[in-house]
Amino acid sequence: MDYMNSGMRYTPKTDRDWDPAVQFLPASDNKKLEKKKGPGKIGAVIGIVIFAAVIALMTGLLVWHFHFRKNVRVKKLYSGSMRITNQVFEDAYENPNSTEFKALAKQVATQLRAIYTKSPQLAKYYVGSTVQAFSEGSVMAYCLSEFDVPASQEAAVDKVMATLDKLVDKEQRSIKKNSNALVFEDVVSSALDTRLISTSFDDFLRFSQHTRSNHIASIKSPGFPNKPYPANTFMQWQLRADQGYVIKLDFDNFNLEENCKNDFVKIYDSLVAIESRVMDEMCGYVSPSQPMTFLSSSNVMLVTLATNEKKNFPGFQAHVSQIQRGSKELACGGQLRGVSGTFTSPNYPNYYQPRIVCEWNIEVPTGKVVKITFSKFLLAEPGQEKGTDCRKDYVEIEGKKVCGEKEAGEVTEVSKTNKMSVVFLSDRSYVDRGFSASYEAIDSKDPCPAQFKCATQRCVKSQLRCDGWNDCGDMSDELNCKCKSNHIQCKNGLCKPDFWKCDGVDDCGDKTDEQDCGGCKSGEVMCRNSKCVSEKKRCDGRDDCGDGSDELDCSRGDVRCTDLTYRCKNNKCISKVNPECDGTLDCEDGSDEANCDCGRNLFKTSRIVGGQEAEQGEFPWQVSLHIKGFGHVCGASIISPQWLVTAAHCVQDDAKTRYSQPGTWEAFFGLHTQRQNGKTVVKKNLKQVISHPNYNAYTYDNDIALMELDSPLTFTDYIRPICLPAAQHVFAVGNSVWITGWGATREGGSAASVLQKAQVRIINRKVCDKLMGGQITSRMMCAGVLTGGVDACQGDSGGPLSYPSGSHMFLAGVVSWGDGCARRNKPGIYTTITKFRGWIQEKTKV
Ligand code: 4AZ
Repeated sequence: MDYMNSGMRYTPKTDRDWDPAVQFLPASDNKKLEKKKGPGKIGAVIGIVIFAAVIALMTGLLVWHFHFRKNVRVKKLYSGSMRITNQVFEDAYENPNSTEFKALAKQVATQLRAIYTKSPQLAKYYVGSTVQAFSEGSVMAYCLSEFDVPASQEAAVDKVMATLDKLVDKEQRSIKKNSNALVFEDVVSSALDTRLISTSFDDFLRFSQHTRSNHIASIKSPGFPNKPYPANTFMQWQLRADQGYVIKLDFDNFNLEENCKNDFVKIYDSLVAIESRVMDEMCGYVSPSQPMTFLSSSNVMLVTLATNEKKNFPGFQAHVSQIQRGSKELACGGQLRGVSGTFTSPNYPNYYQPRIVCEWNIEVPTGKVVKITFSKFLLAEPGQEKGTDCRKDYVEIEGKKVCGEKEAGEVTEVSKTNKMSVVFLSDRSYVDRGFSASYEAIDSKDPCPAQFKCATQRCVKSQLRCDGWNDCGDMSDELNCKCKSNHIQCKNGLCKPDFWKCDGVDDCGDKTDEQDCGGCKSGEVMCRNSKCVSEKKRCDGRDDCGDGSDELDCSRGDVRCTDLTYRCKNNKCISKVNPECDGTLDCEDGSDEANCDCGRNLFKTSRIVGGQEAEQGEFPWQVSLHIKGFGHVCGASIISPQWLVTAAHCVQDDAKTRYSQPGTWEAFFGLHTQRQNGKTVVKKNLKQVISHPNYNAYTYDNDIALMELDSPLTFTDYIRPICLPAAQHVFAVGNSVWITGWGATREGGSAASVLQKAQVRIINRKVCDKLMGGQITSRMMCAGVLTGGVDACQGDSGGPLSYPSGSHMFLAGVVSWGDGCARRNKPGIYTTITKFRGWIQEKTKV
């Protein structure tokens, strides 16, 4: 095993002490257990006796449960630390086998016993304490204390242990005169995370490590990167730095199971797992491109990994180094002058340290005031999820505390004078990525020149006032409006664009925009073709709508086939909407759940997702189509080992290039960053390009093409197909979909190097057709964010519009065209895949 590189001390240990011993008793005479023939009278008597015995046993269990269970005892472990102020640290204290360690540990344990046994609430249950480690300052001791507590007393013991410092103070006052006694200060204690004392662990592995200057060591989960970490294992790494230094832990790979209940890593600002010193708990996948560096507050840190028997993943690797206190890297706060500037929390965009206070004093020219805006604000931690009650980490601006996670620009403050003070405080537990702020000198009388001033102090363009969009973030630009002629006046005072009227979405929030729409009377339901039929006619077995939509999603088994029903392989039809790959067998031949090994990624994004870069392997069906010798031109999607779907406009010849010829192209699979052909990447040539025969180069109608590869793909974690929807699949308006590609990151801009992702919503067809001047055919669908700012763009064409449905992603559309990119009220236009399901099947047999 190479958990630590050379030049570092480490002590691997396997500790199976806590393993429960499990033994199976052999049956003394197996023959006695064999079934005898013919019951007869004796059999009946035995039967009655057994019945009576079972009843007696159950009664006994019930009595035990309700009467005696309160006497069931639980083993409770508390971890804690204390500073021994009248001792000086010696190097030997780092080694638990040294006589010096043993002698001091014994003295600590003896004094702890004296403290616990004097407490009436704890004495009866106390089992013992062990010292796990010492570190500098004067001497810090890290202990584990065990109690055997009746279940009914658990909460009471927890309460006393949470205020252990008070008990210690009391005891210390009484023994002060004894000069040999150790003096304890800064005592903390809390119940050990119960997941760390699970009896199902097969292995406990412990490592300790002392890092030195000019040396970077690595720690990693067992087997990384070649095989998954082992099941049911608890591991801990006790990390130390020299005195006067802090530890820097830098994860360069992190891929654990997504459910933190099963496998997780916890990082502590301590040498034992004290809950009030947790810096973070992590699971899932974190892209290597995400900043993941942690800094300790002193020269110790603990990393733990706990796994269970369910799914095991590749694990993690991190580098460990030390940084001198007071160095530039750790500096924070200071004087800021001038008309504008920026500053960030220390270690930004990585995690700030626990237990720091920084203060910035900003001063702008006299006569002006200071305006500060946070473009990133991540100060989340358990206990202040909503960000309203800032009892833990916070930023304080002119006496006003802000905490939690905020959107870019959401936190904006303006000072009253030309000075502003900003304080950042991080408490002892949980850290986050911090903030990035900018300040500018503004005129106090006109803080938003030629702009609208939001109640949040943010400035937005004047045209955005009363336009139906929440541009300020707090709706202040949409309040007290007199609506313009092309807007609906909502009853609640809001204005919404006219084209949102009667689109089936409650845009006003009070349904004003969905009233008087000539909809159905009460007691009627609206068909997909907008006809109204009586509610009673729903699911009556007759097509009352004329398009069969009143007979959809009825619980009856197979129904008459229509254009809207799902056709099973045996040609029977079912009325359920979107039955494919939803985990329920709906067709009697099981065909709705066949071919469902698609639209899944192995790596899910974790809690920490920043920016717009996709994670590696997050969209394994995404293809990059290159023109040989030129580079990326279009996207495509894998639908089977040999077939891709792309846009017809990508494969139209022009004067210079024969895009329609397979030999022009090469397709890249498993690609994340352009021009970086790592291990995951596969390149293939094409055998065939089939453009849709009805593609119209002027209207972009039927903008779809198929590509056949010259040899089949082998699917990997990074190369997999997306699910093709049935022709009847419904992609509901308003639902979120993913767009992905290496296209331009702004209109007229240059192509992205790393695969980008963005979430957009499916937009009502009628609304979209109005917005796009009547250019939307039934073979097109619209998706976007009508406020602008999120869209596909040049170079994304041919790529997937991925629709998450249950645990699978379906190919809803192909990136086709748009009026520029990311413009307000100009959604992206996509080729509707369902319209081409028959054609795809005919050409590819997929
Ligand atoms: C393009 O030129 C393109 N905003 C693709 C999508 C969109 C615009 C342009 C949608 O490939």
